[in-house]
Amino acid sequence: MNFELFKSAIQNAKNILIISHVNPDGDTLGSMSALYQVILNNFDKSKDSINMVYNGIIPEIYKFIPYLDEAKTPKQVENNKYDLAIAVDIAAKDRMGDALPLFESIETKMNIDHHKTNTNFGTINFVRGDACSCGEVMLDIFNALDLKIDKNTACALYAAILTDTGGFRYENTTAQTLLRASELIKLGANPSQISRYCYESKPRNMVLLHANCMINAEFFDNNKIAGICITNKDMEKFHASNDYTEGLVEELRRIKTTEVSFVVKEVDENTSKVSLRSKTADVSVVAQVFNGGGHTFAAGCTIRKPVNIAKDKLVEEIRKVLG
Ligand SMILES: [Mn+2]
Repeated sequence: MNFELFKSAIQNAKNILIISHVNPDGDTLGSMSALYQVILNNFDKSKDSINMVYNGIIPEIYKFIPYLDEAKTPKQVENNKYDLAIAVDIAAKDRMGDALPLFESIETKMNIDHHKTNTNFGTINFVRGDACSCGEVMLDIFNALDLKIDKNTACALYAAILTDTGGFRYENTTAQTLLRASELIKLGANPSQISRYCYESKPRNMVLLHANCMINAEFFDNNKIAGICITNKDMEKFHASNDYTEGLVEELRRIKTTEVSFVVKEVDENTSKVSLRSKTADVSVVAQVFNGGGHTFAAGCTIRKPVNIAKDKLVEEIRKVLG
């Protein structure tokens, strides 16, 4: 990887836009915040020349990540001029949501990511499928260039790594992951505090929505496949915002018999959003059937069908990867 390209692109840029993905998670938000801070702390740039952009709602639990209160919506920045765009944790361009037209119009496009299905859509690409998170790719770039990482930057990167490894429990957790976590703690990240924010700060109705979903979960093929369908009616019943469904698909995977878990969520009467998790099978293959993508054990897609039909089609495809 040519890290000097990172440096020169930032040095040469007048105005920089950092873009996180739709339905933001801890990795995309933590990485975005860290990058914002590193640019401000290491380059001759002011806040007027850098914007962060998010799509949808920043989940309550991630609001502790430094500087996210300065992030803007695509609408707030659409008339600004930028010469460098940096996409963080974005597996495919459509994950930029409403920020995509702006991204396309910006001359230099940097793509920093860790999804193995990433197509290197940038003009400069830092994509490492072996990294546990975008936060890890980011930290390695900062270290390679000897950039200063302060306490708030370390906190943001730690949140990115912690959440994308499911609290250091998933297959993407390696010796390298823990070394980097250790390094970030030395730089000032507070592990117990960050864990409490990420895992013990859920809104009450989010937990109640999860309970309701669990009661209505469906099981297929000797319980190897476990799934939940969520309608807008369910969401209304619990006054749930979109981020309230986060974590459900992992909860279903926790069942001993589960090989593949899924959540199908109603977007509108003809559109369903799908999350997939697996213990052994490659669910990125399933997501790709529906033009989605992701990782071996965690993937997602959108199916242009009502929830129940989408679910049937999905179960059919999951059966194929389970063999
Ligand atoms: Mn990620």
